[in-house]
Amino acid sequence: MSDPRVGVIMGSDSDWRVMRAAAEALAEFEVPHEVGVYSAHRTPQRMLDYATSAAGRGLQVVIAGAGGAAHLPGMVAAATPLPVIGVPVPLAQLDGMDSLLSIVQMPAGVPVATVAVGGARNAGLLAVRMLATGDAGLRERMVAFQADLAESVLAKDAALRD
Ligand code: RP5
Repeated sequence: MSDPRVGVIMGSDSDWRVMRAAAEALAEFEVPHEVGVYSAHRTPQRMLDYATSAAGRGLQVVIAGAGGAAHLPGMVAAATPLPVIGVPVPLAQLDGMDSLLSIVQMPAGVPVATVAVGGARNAGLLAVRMLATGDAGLRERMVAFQADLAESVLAKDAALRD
């Protein structure tokens, strides 16, 4: 496997049920990536070490998912110059609204590109699009993916009319 270009991290292994969709999207596009658990609250120094070393290790995008008091994406964004995509992970209480608001409401100067609650697949696809801005091969694959998506809608439309 080549060196990872994307880091997929989460606050707890319990987030993997949601976050695996990000890793799966990256795998579909054969984007080398790494996965790990880095808790902003339980392992703060380890999280900071990851964030401060990410760019130097060759990562280009970080996808960070967390639930509840979901500080991981914002804290990682504070400690790296890389683009950070935040995934609000829904927990049993509050339907993920707490996760969403914790991630999306960042102070000016420290952006986190927040996807929908549970939107890990879109986080993976957004990371692919970011990488594709400087990677013609990846851009071609994204264009083909979008054409397939449109085709699948047309097929469903046709099936409804049968
Ligand atoms: C957050 O606390 C994690 O991102 C997770 O969504 C939530 C609960 O973690 P566990 O108690 O399941 O480890 O930091």
